[in-house]
Amino acid sequence: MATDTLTASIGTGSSARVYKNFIDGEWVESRTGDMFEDRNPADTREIVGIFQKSGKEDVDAAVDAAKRAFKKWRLVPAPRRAEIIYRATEILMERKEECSRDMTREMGKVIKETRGDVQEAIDTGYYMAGEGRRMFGPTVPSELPNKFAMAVRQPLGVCVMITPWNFPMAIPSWKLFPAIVAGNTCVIKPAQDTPLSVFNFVRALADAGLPKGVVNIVTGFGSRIGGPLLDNPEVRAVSLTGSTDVGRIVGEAAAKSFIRCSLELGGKNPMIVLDDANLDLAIDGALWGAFGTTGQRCTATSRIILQKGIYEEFTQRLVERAKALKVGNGLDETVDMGPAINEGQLKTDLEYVEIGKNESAKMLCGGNRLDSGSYAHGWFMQPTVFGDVDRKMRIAQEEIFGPVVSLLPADDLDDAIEIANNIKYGLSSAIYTRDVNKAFAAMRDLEAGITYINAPTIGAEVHLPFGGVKQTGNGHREGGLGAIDFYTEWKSVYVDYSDKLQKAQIDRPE
Ligand code: UN1
Repeated sequence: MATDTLTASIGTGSSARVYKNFIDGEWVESRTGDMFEDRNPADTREIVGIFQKSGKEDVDAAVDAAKRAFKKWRLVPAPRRAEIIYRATEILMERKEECSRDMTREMGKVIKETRGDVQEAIDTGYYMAGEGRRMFGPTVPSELPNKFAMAVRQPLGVCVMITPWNFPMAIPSWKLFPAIVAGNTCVIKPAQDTPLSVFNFVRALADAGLPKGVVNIVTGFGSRIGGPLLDNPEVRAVSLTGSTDVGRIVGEAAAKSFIRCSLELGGKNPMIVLDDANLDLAIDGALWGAFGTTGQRCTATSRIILQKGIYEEFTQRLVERAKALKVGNGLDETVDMGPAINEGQLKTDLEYVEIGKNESAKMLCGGNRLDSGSYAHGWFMQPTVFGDVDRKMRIAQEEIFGPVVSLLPADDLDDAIEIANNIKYGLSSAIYTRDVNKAFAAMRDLEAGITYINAPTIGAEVHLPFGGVKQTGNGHREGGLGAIDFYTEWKSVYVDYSDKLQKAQIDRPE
């Protein structure tokens, strides 16, 4: 196997590693000859790596390799496929610290969170390795004698994964592990802000003995390779985690060619806090849900709906705590919140601060970029809280994907649920209450794919379905069995051992 990286000189005395594409089991440079830089959002002077800016030819080579590999991979018994996944997971476990540090350098989130991200990939690996010995299908009695009826799961073929920067290893693992345990082969296009984590992930699979062509990486920009990935007639499925706008483009392209398509898109996740809640717990949860990952989770707590009796106290205590959060470079273990992923995201966050002010929401803290001293070379901003937000305001309706949270007053549980549901998204939701009746009503009535009771909107575990309703997606689920459902096609099999023609629905034996 050719080496996976080169070293390039990037100016006076310094050098950066050049990472290659992974196609047909080889680390190869892009045929375009173009490259792009992956920079540290906490200090943009640091180049984390240089990656291939791929084009159509690279995509076609990767899809071709995946297609060829599929012929053999589909026939490898699933428990054997699972052994490779298990080995790759053990390798990730050994490399957890190194992968986490790389991830913080390229993505910015704090080290304890990147350790969690790598752990989420590890959890998914162990779970999906187990699936190699399950992938159950129904065996049912036939309506005719001497006839056997069952349904088996079959792989789809070449699957394309388009993955985001906010969970640079966990989300690729949600897609790649179930796809390959089920016998599919894959081409993954990582977000251009975080290709190194996908590189680290796939390197673990390659080191675990994954046959060539089963997983291929093509790095680059969606504008250049998105089209070729979706238009290639050999592709059988596409799985995207990203924005609702990109989801619409991918969904339309997939519909045209009738390929299976999983979309996991935006969120504007509500946390309801009722008057009877444990306020200490709710405030801890709100801080973690709103400002963890710098608010850059699809599941981030971005609307906190407070019953009027606790509104004042909760608001005052939350603001005090938000102001005390330590913002900085995520490699510093004492830092609570890292930078925005890039300049564009920071600009969006700051624009929403202006939008909120113009809508007459009450700025309670934050709202500014941090750019002096140790912040000078990064995309930092203050944790920001808006109070007295009306449910119709843009800051209460639109996904910001930054550390900006809106507080909305509500009269009672019914009003709170109405506010929570008054939104085009439906990924995650939460309620803090000590009243079991109210908790169960919320579990039933919140329009979301996930509901937490007495916990914030973030923190899904990998063995339950992950995904949302309304414009958050198109009905598929990742995690657990939902992922196996997405990456397999049912085939019903009838075995007639009667030695005569038996006509279903016509012959009706006593
Ligand atoms: C995402 O925000 O896109 O539930 C994924 C969570 C994480 C995954 C988030 N386990 O917050």
